[in-house]
Amino acid sequence: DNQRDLLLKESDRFPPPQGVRLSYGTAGFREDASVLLSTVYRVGILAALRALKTGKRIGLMITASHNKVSDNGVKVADPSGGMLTQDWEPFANALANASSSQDLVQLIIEFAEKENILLNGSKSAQVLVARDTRPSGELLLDAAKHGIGSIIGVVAHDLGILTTPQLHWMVHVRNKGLNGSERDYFHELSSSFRCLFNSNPNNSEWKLKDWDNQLVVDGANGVGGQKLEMLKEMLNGLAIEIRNSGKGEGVLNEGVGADFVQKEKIVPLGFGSQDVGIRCASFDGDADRLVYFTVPSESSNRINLVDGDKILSLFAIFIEEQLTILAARTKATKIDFRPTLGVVQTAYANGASTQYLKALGLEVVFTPTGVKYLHEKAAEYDIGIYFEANGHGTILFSDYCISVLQPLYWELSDVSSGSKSHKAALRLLAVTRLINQAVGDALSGLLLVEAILQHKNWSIQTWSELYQDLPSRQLKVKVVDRTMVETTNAETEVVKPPGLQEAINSKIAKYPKGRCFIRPSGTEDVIRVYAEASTQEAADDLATSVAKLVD
Ligand code: NG1
Ligand code: ZN
Repeated sequence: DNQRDLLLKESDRFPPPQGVRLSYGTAGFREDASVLLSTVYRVGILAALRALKTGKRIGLMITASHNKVSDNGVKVADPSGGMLTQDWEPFANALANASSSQDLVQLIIEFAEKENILLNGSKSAQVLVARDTRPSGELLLDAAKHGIGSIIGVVAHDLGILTTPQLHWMVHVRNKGLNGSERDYFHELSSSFRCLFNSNPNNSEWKLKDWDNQLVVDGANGVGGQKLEMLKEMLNGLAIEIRNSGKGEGVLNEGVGADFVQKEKIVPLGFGSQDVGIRCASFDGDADRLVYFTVPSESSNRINLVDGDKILSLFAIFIEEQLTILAARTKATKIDFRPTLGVVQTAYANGASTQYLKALGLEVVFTPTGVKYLHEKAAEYDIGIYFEANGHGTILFSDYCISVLQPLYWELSDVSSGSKSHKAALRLLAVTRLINQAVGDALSGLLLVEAILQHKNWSIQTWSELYQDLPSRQLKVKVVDRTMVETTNAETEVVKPPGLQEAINSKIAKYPKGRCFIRPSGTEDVIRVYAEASTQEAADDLATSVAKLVD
């Protein structure tokens, strides 16, 4: 029939690479861009099927985030704006690895049957596609469009160059029936930021211009710098200087960006002695990660890192503070508002951060690495805050939470307009609009951090001193087959190969406050090693000695 013929004809144009085994990892497929054409074409098909299955808009993003510029990748966003449902990952793997067009088409037809997806063009659906600034992106995006167009009834809507979180946000809001253009995105962020800024306890007027606190942002030579320039225009007066914006000579993610800054803990290119003591922030290549840092001294290239764990702590303190103010006052209203609040971390979270959060009385839970796991866990709370140490994270508010906050705010307007509790409700509502609830977002995260620092009248130093990070070290070991290592218990224990965990344990036992784990990366052909100990030297030694066990 027509559908089968179209699929056969189109897939012949995108033959799979020889000898490459692809797997849908922590962030979709990622490889050297030169082998990805057929994969991206096939993920286009998958996204189209998902759109038919759900009857909603699906997102398809071409990016390899913090990877080197010659890599690229593709991932799918589900109707909520979150990651593709995990049940479809095996199908994604099967599709990507099918060796002939016949096999591919057979797989698609069988899968569609199993999922009750009609392939007769009787329904229509849309896939939103976008890419980051990688030079390979244009051709790959074209392949994705061919994939989407290979399923009758589904059309691709090309949104051009966007950050990953912008695309997820657009999928999220458009599926709610709201306007989701780039202008709408910038408007939502800037208006909610203004609202937060104006509701601070120190001054009631819009005084952005007076807040001459200087901020310098490293755009990783990627899409984030460009988009921040656009956002800045709508925040007339906010003092942000953008470096590594991608317009100059610098190479994407090379010696710059959030991944480099967080893992190497040294000053990114374009920064140096002129920045001592100033508040600096760094995005990754597709602007879904954010870390802050300072340059402590002119004589060294080391930085003081303020990572995702500290951003999480700042957000948690702020939310908790607003909830406490509200709890004291909701008695005056008819509305009983007691949302559950939970914090989600991974094994990479610095041990000192976990201790700090627990000491605040917060509920802290752990999941394996990968936003899909953290996001899912955070969604179990009325307010769930999740962050990876590398700076990827966000705050989720349940529908219940938002549906109560809104009337509560109006009731407080009547009984105590301008009061502390009225303002607290206003702030929480502003946070629900500012923070990107589809996925971690460096732009919206940056604005929330800035608003909270201003609210508390804190310098980056005060924020950084909330607690002292335990010294840590991350290493990666290149391996032929990373699947040789399998883990359990939120990736903190090795179950395969046998005996390896015991060997790691005996290394850990040699170091006071030692903690160490290894896991296969989901985005690179490496085994990652993380170690923590009471001194930097001990953390380095522990990481090195454990790395030798897998080398
Ligand atoms: P892998 O390569 O699976 O460790 C990395 C990050 C994840 C996540 C993904 C997606 C570390 C240690 N790992 O995954 O947290 O952000 O990339 O980008 O930072
Ligand atoms: Zn990223």
